[in-house]
Amino acid sequence: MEYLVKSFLLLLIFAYSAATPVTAAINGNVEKNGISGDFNQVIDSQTKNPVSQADIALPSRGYKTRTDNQGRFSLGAKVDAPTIMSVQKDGYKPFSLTVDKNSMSKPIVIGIEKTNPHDIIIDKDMYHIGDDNYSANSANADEFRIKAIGPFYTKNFKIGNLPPNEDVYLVIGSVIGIDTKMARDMGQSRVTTTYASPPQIFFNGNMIAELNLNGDNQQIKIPRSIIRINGNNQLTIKSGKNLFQMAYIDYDDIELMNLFIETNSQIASDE
Ligand SMILES: [Ca+2]
Repeated sequence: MEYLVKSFLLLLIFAYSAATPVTAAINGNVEKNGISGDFNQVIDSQTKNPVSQADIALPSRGYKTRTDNQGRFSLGAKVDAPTIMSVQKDGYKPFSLTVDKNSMSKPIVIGIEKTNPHDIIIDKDMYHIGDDNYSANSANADEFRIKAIGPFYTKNFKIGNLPPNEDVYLVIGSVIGIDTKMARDMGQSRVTTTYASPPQIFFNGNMIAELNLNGDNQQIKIPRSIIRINGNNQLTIKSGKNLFQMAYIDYDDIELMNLFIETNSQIASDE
């Protein structure tokens, strides 16, 4: 089966250095307006204006905070292993980002996008799929705090009209914990002795992709022929299995967040 998984940065994420560049040219009496550079910030990706009162969470930690009037926030929780951070604000697309010790060592600026009428948000909660039985060396094992819902996730949802002649994509906001051979070879998993089959994604009963890597904003093309326009559709995600455990079935424990459907024009407009 052919499938397409494109890693795609929907949103502008850039880190800026807190350090003042050492330059010979000092411009007069310009003061540094009290900006310490210790804050992360959420901005509107179009207008670049700060977004205040956005909800910031590390769902697996049960940690929550909000941005202030300047869109600033600081994380009161220590982040070591990769962890999913979510940003939610009414009127904006739910956003998530995998953060770790390195990415949080400097302030980050996160651009979030306004929702548009064609958005189909399937789910904006976090799920742990698997069996709660995992190696301490598994990708992100340190971060599993929410209980597994079992070896698969499934959700029914309606799709109204879609723009004609446009490709349709399932977007997975963030996924961590995948222990495939590819994830191991890419250094995403510290499990060295075993690996798992990839999680499989089904749309209306058809397998449309296997997920081999952890990451943010993975896009999977959904063939239009299997989409039920103006009808009920079903998304199912099955976790992989440890290929080296023969005595019993050991499902690969993963966490994922933010599932939605987008079409070409939306993706193009994101750029
Ligand atoms: Ca397991």
